[in-house]
Amino acid sequence: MKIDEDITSTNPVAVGDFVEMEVENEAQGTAVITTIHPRHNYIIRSSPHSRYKNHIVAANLDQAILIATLKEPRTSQGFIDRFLVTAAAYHVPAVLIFNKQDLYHQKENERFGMWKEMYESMSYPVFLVSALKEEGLEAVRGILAGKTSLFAGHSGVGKSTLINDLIPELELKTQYVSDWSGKGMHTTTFAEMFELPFEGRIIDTPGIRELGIVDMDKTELSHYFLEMQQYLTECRFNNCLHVNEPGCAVRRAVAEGRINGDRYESYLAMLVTLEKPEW
Ligand SMILES: Nc1nc2c(ncn2[C@@H]2O[C@H](COP(=O)(O)OP(=O)(O)O)[C@@H](O)[C@H]2O)c(=O)[nH]1
Ligand SMILES: [Mg+2]
Ligand SMILES: [Zn+2]
Repeated sequence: MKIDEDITSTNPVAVGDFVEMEVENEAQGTAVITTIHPRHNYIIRSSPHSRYKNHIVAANLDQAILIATLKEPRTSQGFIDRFLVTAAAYHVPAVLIFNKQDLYHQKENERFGMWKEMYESMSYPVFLVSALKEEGLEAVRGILAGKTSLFAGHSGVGKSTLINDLIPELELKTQYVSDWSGKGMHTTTFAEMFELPFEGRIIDTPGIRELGIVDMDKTELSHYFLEMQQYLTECRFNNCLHVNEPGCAVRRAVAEGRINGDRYESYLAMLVTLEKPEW
């Protein structure tokens, strides 16, 4: 992915930036930011005000955590895979937390088991919690400790509830959600950073379900499907898109069950969105 250093941004400073400040007025407690230190990574989305400008959502992340659910609402695999690909393209390690365990029955538990096995085999950490019943939180504290983590996920999956469990004195407003379409439920769109009582920080991005936008070449996409990486050099053509080219090692691995078929479907679905009209 091209991370353009001269990106036209609507916000010069973002959550997570390390800055130098000079006190401007001691009595009023105001200061001026004089320097922004170079960012080791950042995620962007297009500005709501201008489609030619980008908005830096957050910077200097140690990891991006997707809060997903198998019920109320159910997160699709396509959505999870887009998140993982985008995180990889932004050079941010990704973690999956499945919430609302207390609502799961056999069907959901089986699906969780399948996803856990599959995503862990790609080296993504996977957790199961109930934010409501405060179950499974010790492991979550363990992965958050000492790090700056971005929380993402659809509205209603329990991000605020989970953050309140981790930082009890915070008392974030949680939402009563009766409509899982997600429309009209966002209270704010500004990312906020919270200090954890056990060292570490959470960046909550209300209204941002995905990890922003990614501008990548079609041939780059398979590099961000971590389980495909090992096959890429075995394809007959080095610009193989793994669709219908002869001698494709990725398609062979799918056919032989070494790459999950649903992951390959996610790959094809994303590839189409990168397709640019040729004129
Ligand atoms: N059953 C159940 N409900 C939950 C759980 N976590 C959150 N909720 C509920 O889901 C709704 C949305 O939660 P909220 O934290 O506001 O989600 P956010 O939009 O991601 O911040 C609220 O009604 C919560 O009480 C959970 O673990 N189990
Ligand atoms: Mg919330
Ligand atoms: Zn191929």
